[in-house]
Amino acid sequence: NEQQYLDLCQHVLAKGHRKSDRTGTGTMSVFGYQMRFDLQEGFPLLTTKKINFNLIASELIWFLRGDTNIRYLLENNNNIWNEWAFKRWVESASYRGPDMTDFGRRQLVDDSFKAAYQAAMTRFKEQILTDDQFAAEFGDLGPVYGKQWRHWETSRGETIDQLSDVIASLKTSPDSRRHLVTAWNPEDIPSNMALPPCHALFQFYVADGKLSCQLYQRSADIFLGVPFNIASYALLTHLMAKEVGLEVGEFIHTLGDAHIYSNHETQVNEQLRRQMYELPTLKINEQLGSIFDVELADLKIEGYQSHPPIKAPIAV
Ligand code: THF
Repeated sequence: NEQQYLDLCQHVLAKGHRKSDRTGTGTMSVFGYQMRFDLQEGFPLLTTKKINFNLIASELIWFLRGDTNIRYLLENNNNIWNEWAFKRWVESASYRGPDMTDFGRRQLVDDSFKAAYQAAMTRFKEQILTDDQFAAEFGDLGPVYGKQWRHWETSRGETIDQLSDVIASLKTSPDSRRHLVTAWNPEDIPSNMALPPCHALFQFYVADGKLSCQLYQRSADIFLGVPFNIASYALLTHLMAKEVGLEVGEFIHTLGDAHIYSNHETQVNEQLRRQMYELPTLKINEQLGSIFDVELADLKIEGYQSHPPIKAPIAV
C-alpha cells in the first residue's frame, strides 16, 4: 500500500516536467496519476516519515462539522491552515503591522523578516483564540470544504447538505452511481475563497458489502499534502462505512497536477531511502452514534511504527 506513494514520488522525480507555479517555488510535475489503497490491509498512514494523525483527524472533524473557521483547528493545536487565514488578514484594510507581502517565500531567505513574520503569526493566532469578533472576521477561510460539503448554497437561497444526502443514498440505494460530493463550486471560485479546493470531488461505491471511495484531486503537493490527503480520505471512508453499516473497501486516489516542490526534493530522496514498516490500524469508538458527532477521542491509531518526521517548508 505505502509502496504506491513511494512509486509516485519516484515517478515524478524521474518523469516530471519542470514547471513554475502560482507560489513561485517551482515544481517537478506530472498530469494524471492513480493510487489504490486496500483499506482491509491496514490504515494508510505513511511509516517512512512520522505523520501526526491528530492533525488529520481534527481537520476532517472540522470539515464534517461544516466549520470553515481556523479557531477550531487552533484549539486543537492544528496549524496546517494558518497561512491562508493569515494571508487574508495581512492583505486586509484593517491590518496595521509590518509589511507581510509574500511572507511565505521571504521568511525562507531573510532571517530578520522571519522573526517579524513569526511574531506577527503568534499575535494573529492569539487574537483568533481570544477575540470572538476578530476570529469571526479573520479566522474564516470563506466557502471552503466544510461549507460546500454541508451547506452548499443554491441560487434559490436554499442549502444542500451533500454529505447527509450521500449517507441517505448509500443506505437506500447502495448500487447508485450518484454518491458524489463536490467541493468545487464554480460560483465561489473567483470570489473570496482563501484557496480553491484541491480535493475537488469524491464518490462512493458499494460492492460485496464494502464501501470504497475515489477522490479526484486537481492539485497535489506530493511531499506535504498527499500523505495527509490519503489518510484523511481513508479515515472518511472508515467513518462513512460505519455510518451506513458496511465494511471498508478501497480508497482510490486520482491526481491531476501531481507535483514535488523543488524545495522538497532532498526530503523526498531521504524518504525514498527508508524501509517501510507494517501499516497501523484505525480504531473507532464502538459507542460512536453519528459521523457528525465524532470527536478526536473517538479515533485511535494502533501499532503505528514510523521513521522520524522530515521537515519541509509549505508553499503559500
Ligand atoms: N497548500 C500547499 N502548498 N500544500 C498542501 O498540501 C496544501 N493542503 C492544504 C491547503 N493548502 C495546501 C493544507 N494541508 C501541512 C500538511 C497539510 C497541509 C498543510 C501543511 C504540513 O506542514 N505538514 C507537516 C507537519 C505540520 C505540523 O506538524 O504542524 C508535515 O511534515 O507533514 C493540502 O490539502
